[in-house]
Amino acid sequence: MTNAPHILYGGPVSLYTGKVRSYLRKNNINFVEVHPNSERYLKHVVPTVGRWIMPCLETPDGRIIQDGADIIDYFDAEIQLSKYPTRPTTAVHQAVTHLFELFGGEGLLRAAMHYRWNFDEQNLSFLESEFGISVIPKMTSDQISMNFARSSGRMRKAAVTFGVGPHSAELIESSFMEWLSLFSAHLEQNAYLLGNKPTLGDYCLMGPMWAHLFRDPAPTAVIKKHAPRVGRWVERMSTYEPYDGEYFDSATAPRELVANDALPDTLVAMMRYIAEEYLPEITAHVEYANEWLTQQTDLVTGTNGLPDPGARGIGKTAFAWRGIEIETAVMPYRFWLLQRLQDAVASCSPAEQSAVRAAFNNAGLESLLDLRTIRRVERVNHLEVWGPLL
Ligand SMILES: N[C@@H](CCC(=O)N[C@@H](CS)C(=O)NCC(=O)O)C(=O)O
Repeated sequence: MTNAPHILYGGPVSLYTGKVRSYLRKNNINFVEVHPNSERYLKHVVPTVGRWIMPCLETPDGRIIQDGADIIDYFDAEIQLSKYPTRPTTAVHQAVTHLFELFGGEGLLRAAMHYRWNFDEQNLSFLESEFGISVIPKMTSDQISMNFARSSGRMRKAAVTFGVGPHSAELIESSFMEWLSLFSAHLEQNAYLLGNKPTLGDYCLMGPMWAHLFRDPAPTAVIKKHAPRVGRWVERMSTYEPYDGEYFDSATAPRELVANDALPDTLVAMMRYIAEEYLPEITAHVEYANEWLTQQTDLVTGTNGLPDPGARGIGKTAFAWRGIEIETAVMPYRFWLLQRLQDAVASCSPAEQSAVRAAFNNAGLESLLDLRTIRRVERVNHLEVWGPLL
């Protein structure tokens, strides 16, 4: 490998770039972040990955990788640049880090979109400036405004597909406050989810917790007022240098995960929160997908079954959430993340699998381990496609 930097195509306002950027910084990886308006991104990366999407990574030898999970896997497995072991080696910790990979990526989108798009007075001038930062191509202020009107309109519509609206606003806020207080309680004794080292689940939480929920003016005020420890976690996750004295002193104590594959009670409480906040949603999505797959009698294995191979949703479904009914978009990518959790568990010994089941059962999450679509989701050429019928 050359010493040339990796290139991360992403943006400060982007949710999923936050996860990868945090990983790259924490692991001291040499990279340059490039705005997706760049010519290289538009002319080379988009045609390669088949859709306009970020983050994308270009390696020094010219390989293009799309998807945050694939980018992290690439560093972990192929180059082994990772400073911290991203995936714990013990069964329960490994399953829990994958649980937070799923929940971090997909389970906090309601809060992220609500706090970004429903607080115009606090957020709008910041967002307009942030959405217009690209100097390539140089835009006039009128063009920046038009561009912002277009992309913010699209994002407000996307927020609705995640269940955000007047009917859910109050509950989203009370639920987010609960999340902050549980996370904050956990951070009293632990610098990261599983102890004094960040793992995959921490990086994935940095998707929603960084750009939308920590940088945007409205939610940052909420976090700083109600959960400053969560704010410090975000800051720790976004720097590469260790900070001694806050939780540990690296000169005298090695950074360890919690001993004996144990889960602190405070983390179990966060898992119970996931059971309430997200389990009904992913369960409804798997049911919807199985129904949908059954109806697609002519679906060709290796495709997404849709006219547009880059399309990400197969429909919408309603489910009960915290006492109301909401409707959200069903995206096969989520099942792919769920499979990563289930595959990690399946690779363990029977005794280890029992330990994982007990831990998930204790948190009200055991059914997640058995929730399956009748076709697996695979990722081929940077896109999600359906595998053969099981
Ligand atoms: N599964 C993808 C999700 C990436 C994603 O949704 N990125 C957003 C920006 S944060 C995007 O590019 N959306 C496409 C669009 O807005 O058209 C990953 O983790 O890399």
